[in-house]
Amino acid sequence: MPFPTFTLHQLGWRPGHARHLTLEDFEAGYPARVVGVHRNGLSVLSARGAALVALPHAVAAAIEPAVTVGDWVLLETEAPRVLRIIERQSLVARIAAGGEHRMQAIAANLDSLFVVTSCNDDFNPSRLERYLAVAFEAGIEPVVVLTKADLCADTAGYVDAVQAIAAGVAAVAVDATSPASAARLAPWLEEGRTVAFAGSSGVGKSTLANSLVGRAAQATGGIREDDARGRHTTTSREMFALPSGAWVIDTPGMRELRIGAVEAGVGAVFDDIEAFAAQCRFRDCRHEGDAGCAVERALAEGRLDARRLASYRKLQREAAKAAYTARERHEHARRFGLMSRQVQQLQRERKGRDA
Ligand SMILES: Nc1nc2c(ncn2[C@@H]2O[C@H](COP(=O)(O)OP(=O)(O)OP(=O)(O)O)[C@@H](O)[C@H]2O)c(=O)[nH]1
Ligand SMILES: [Mg+2]
Ligand SMILES: [Zn+2]
Repeated sequence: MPFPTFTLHQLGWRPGHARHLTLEDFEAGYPARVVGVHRNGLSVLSARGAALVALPHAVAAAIEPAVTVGDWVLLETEAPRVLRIIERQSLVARIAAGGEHRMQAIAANLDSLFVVTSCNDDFNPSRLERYLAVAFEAGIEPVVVLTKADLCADTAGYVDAVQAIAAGVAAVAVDATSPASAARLAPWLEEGRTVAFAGSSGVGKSTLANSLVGRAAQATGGIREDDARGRHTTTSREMFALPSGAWVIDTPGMRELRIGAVEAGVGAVFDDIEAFAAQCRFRDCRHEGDAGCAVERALAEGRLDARRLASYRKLQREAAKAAYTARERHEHARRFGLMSRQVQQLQRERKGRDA
C-alpha cells in the first residue's frame, strides 16, 4: 500500500509559515513536516509522501534549540536533504538535563498542549503550574487531561483542583484506555491541528494516543504499584495522524520540567497574584513584610493560598535565572565572535606586513 500523501493544509501548514519563504525558497525546495528525529536524519511527511532525509550539520547547527518533531523544514527538490528549518510559530521547550543550561525543544508548531496527569498521586498543582507557564509562553492552549478516571472515585475533585489553579483552562477527565475519550477531546483534534502530550512517565500519554488513533501505534508500559510511577516506556518523540486529521506528538515522560525564560508565561498562570501585586502600596513591593502589601493581605485573608504563592515565587526565580543565563550565553558568544574577528584582522595585517 503506498503511503498516503497529505496536502500542506492537512499537515498543519499555516500562512505564518509561508511568510518566511521567498520565491527562491520555493524554487529550490518544498516544505515538509518533521515527524521523527533520528541520528541518521529526519522522518518527514510532505505533499510527496513520507521520506527519511539528511540533515546537514550546518543546517542543524543554525537553529537552537535543535530541530524537533513538529518542525517544518525546506527540502531540496533534487535531493532528500534539508535546506533549512522554517521559522517556528510556536515552541515548547525546557532546560535540558545536565548542568549546561541548554534549551531542549519538546515539540514545535503546536495548536495545543495536553498536560497529562492521572487522578492519583501523580497529580501535583505546582507541577501543573510549571507546564501551564511553558504553554502560555509558547502562545498555545494548554488542556489538562486527567487520566485514570475509571480508577478514581472523585474525578470532579481533580477537575476542581485544576480550575482552582487555572481558571479558564480546560480540564478533561478521561479513561485513556477507552475509545470514548476521543469524543471528549474532539474540540482540540480537528483536521490539521497539532497537539503534543506531556507529563510524567506512566500517566497514560501513549495509552491515550493509541485510543485516539484506534490501534496500538505506541508501546505502553506498566507502573510501579507502590508509588504510581511509570517506567519510561516511550523513549523518543513521535508524531502521527489521527482519523480526525489531527496530529498527535507523544513524548517520553519527564521527571521534571525545568522552565526556561518563560517570565510572561509565569505571569499569565499567576494573573491572580499579579493582580494583587498591582495593589501593593509600593511599586517595588517584595511581598515579604513590606508595608501595605496586598499579596500578603490576600494570603492572610485566605484569598490566596501559601502553596500557590510559593510556587509563583519559585517559578519566577527559575525563569529569571534562565533569562540571565541566556543573556550571559549570548554575550559570551558575541564577545567570542568579536575576539576571533580581531585575531583574524591582526593575522591579515601581519600577513600584509610580511608580504
Ligand atoms: N485503567 C486505566 N489505566 C491506564 C489509563 N491510562 C494509562 N493506563 C495504564 O497506565 C500504564 C502506563 O501507561 P502509558 O500509556 O505507557 O504511560 P505513558 O504516559 O506513555 O508513560 P511513558 O511513556 O513512560 O512516559 C499502562 O499500563 C496503561 O494501561 C487509564 O486512563 N485507565
Ligand atoms: Mg509513553
Ligand atoms: Zn506586596
